[in-house]
Amino acid sequence: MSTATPARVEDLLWWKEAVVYQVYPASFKDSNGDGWGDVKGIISKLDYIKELGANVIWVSPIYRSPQADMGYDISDYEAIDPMYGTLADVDNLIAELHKRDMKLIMDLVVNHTSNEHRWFLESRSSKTNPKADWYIWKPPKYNAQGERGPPNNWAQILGDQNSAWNWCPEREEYYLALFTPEQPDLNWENPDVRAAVHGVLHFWLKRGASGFRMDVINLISKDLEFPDAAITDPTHAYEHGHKHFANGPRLHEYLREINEKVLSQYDTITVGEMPFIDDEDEILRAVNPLRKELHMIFIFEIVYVDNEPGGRRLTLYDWKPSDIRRIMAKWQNTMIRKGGWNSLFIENHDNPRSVTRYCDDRDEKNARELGAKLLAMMMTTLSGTLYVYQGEELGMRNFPLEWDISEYKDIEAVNYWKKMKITHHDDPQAMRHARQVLHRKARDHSRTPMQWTPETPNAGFCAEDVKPWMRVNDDYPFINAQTEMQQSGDNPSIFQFWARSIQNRKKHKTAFIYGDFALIGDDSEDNPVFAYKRWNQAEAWAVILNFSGVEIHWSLPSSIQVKQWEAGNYFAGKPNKALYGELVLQPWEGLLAQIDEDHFSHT
Ligand code: TEU
Repeated sequence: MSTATPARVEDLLWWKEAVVYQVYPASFKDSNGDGWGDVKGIISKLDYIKELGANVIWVSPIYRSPQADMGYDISDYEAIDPMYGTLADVDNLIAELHKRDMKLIMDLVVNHTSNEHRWFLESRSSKTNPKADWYIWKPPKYNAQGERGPPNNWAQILGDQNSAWNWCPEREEYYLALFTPEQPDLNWENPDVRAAVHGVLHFWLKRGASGFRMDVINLISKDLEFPDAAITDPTHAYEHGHKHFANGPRLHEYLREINEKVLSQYDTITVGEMPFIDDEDEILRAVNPLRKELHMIFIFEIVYVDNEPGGRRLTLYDWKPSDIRRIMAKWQNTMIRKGGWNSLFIENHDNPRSVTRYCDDRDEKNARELGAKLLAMMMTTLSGTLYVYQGEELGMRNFPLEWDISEYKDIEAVNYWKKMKITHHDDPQAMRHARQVLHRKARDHSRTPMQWTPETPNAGFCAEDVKPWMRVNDDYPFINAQTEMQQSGDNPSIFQFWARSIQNRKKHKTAFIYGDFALIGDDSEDNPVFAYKRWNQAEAWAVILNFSGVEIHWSLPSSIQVKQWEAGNYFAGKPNKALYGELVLQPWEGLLAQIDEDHFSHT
């Protein structure tokens, strides 16, 4: 019999069962004809999101911002950028969400502000103003020739040919800005800064937001020695310094303070973004409910799978499908056995499209559709809070390699290309490789406008006579929400498959959301099949996912007796497959079965 611990009543929590749909507002839906999405556009699509089965939306930043980094540079936390609308529009959004029994997660970006935030304008004005130490200011370092240089060798994260330190003539000091010079880091050591941030949280919670996605929240406490980072690449002038600012010494103290001073007074959902960290204990510290920090975090291991080991994000690496199994199984087991909670995400505005990255996005042999459905099966049958990124439910994919370089709008891609042109302009092979890197990895791929209809030329994202801020992917005539939703006949569309899978997840939540997890079958590196059991006391399921474009002969272990095949990406209804013994898995095939509870045990 099952050894799974049943979910206790006190463990059943709405934020664990939530299906969170991430809206990237610039690219979601334009309502006012300026080629940028806006809050009214979001409101007009709430029924669509609800039909998918999501009940929470996380909206990437819509606050007032000069948009140096698409709103992740905020100049006023309590105002909405005019390009997105007004505070009244957001009140309306919240009301419309609540009418539909849905909730709003705001994006809280408080590791840094915009350099146009009034806090920074004041801070930079002198060494003695009341906000002089609201940011991280340091005197220069001089070399043997007496030339002025930054206090250490840390690189900018979004433009690593440059220093993370920026000279300020008014103060004759440098300020730290880890991402771009327009995003100065706040000094969390200062209690006034922390109190101001707490005020921002109260402001939004009082207005009716239900929680926060906390942007790079693990970077808020830095090593106050500000040591040089180890030199990993002598050809670079600056180095990634994350060892000295990711999960720094006071992070957990600050998180608990947020909880005590703010979150404990509301019923919230919180998810912290935590790049650059893979230490299990450190991650568990942030999500252990007894410690009262965060409900869950975004762990980056799955989206780092195609980085050169220990390497930078804009690199390519020949990973294996079994890496998906290894990483997903690791975090399922860790959180279930050690009392944490997973967030399930494989796509967001900082990553390429998941079907391109993890499967095969070509139309030949229906690979894209199969891959998108395979990923939907994985995401809806694992334990954790589920996050779906806009367009993921349509199987949207990266834009073509042939697009002109000018179609890349993101500051990270722009800086990368600039650097490559400087350092490798006379090396065509390196430049071709750089184009490949952007084609596979740039953040731009998930930022193209949402494809709503087959209408030319803008896929219903904005009016026909308007130029969208970013080019629409050419495949919209057949990849779009309208076509996906109207599909009838035997074969469900990707959207319909997602919706159905989400329904099944909710219906069997004690197994899929709260149940136990164990891998099935061969765990060798060369096996591309990710197969697992999910179970509770009353029911058990097997999920078998072929993460490869080839046919695989795969055997069900004798301990597993299939009661019924329930779903699969090759089948409209219940799959017709053998109940035991050898299975022939088609390319990218995924299968879901109810299995006999007498025949499984925790192995
Ligand atoms: O991202 C932080 C982050 O570390 C990555 O996801 C980032 O895209 C990557 O390191 C770039 O190489 C968050 C936001 O999600 C991102 O959009 C912002 O640019 C960034 O913080 C700064 O606020």
